[in-house]
Amino acid sequence: MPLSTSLLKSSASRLGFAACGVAPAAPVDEAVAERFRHWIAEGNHAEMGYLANNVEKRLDPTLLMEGTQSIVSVALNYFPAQQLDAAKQYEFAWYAYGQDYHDVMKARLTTLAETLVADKEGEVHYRVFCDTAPILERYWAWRCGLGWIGKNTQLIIPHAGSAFFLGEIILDRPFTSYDEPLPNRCGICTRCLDACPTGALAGAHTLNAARCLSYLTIEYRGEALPAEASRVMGNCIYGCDRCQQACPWMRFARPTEVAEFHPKPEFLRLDHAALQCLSIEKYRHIFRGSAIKRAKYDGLMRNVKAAGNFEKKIR
Ligand code: B12
Repeated sequence: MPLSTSLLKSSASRLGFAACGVAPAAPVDEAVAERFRHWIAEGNHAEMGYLANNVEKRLDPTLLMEGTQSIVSVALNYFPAQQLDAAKQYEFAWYAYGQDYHDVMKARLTTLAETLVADKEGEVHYRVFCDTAPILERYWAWRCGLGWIGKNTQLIIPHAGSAFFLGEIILDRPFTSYDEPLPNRCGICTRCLDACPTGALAGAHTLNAARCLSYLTIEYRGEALPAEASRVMGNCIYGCDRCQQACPWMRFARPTEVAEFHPKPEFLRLDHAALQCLSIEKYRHIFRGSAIKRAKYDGLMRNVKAAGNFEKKIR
């Protein structure tokens, strides 16, 4: 018996997902697979070596679980209600304002999956992912009809923008009906490409991670940031949203209603001076349960030192 697509959609909406769709599981389109292989071969993944591993699985989700028949993709809004004050505070990427999205998404995805498989004849096997498996999440969000892939490489949801986390459920059952991909609506706009301060968006849909401030401030483990990045990063010390801030579709973004993504007051109070002399104990306290811990204490302090107006602020 196929699983109910209408139950999927209504349950996803009740759980606070802003969008949800489903597609039959299959290898990704050959043109997309070719893009991915080329992206890796050109070294665009910088030091994120894991992206070059498990390429077969990444390009064919049926290899992630035996008998996989369908893929559900969901989006969870993280757009913050309140922005940090650029005059007094360093910038953190919006996605990191609240609790670590991996935990929040996984809990909701599991509830959604359990709702779908409850009372079904025979055992239904499933797995849930959010940044936790070799899978092209943006591709599947597009394939499941959530939105299109913008020139900034972000999955953009019509009339909602791109400040959404993506998550998936793969299941060994079919659904009663499937969604169709949406057309690309970037048109001739190139604002994201023009806004990237480091030229990391080498062209439409192509990101050179080695130049991307998000990569450099989160994933890069070097002792110092490249001088060129440090010259243009301004106040940006953790992640970067420039390419989505510039996107005209972001005018539709609405503050998240996901309580776990609302920032803690101590995070909102962090000003230049507080971050410049942040002790490791305070760091652990303020960023407990936050995705910001990915950069580690040393990485965050390295970024603070590299940021544009460091000298001016230590007075
Ligand atoms: C590695 C990674 C990064 C790297 C590299 C980013 C990149 N663009 O590849 C770095 C550290 C730089 C990064 C940064 C960010 N990331 Co990130 N990242 C990932 C991760 C783990 C893998 C992405 C990947 O496989 N990259 C390789 C490239 C080649 O693949 P891709 O971007 O998916 O591109 C494919 C599709 O676009 C595809 N494609 C499909 N259909 C079509 C159609 C057309 C016409 C074209 C041209 C292409 C195309 O072609 C490409 C591949 O072959 C994913 C989670 C996941 N497993 O997918 C999160 C993920 C993509 N990141 C996410 C987020 C939120 C961010 C940041 C916004 C965080 C921040 N503010 O700092 C930035 C955005 C920067 C940017 N413009 O990408 C979200 C994106 C949500 C969304 N709405 O799109 C994801 C999905 C995590 C999640 N679960 O929510 N990230």
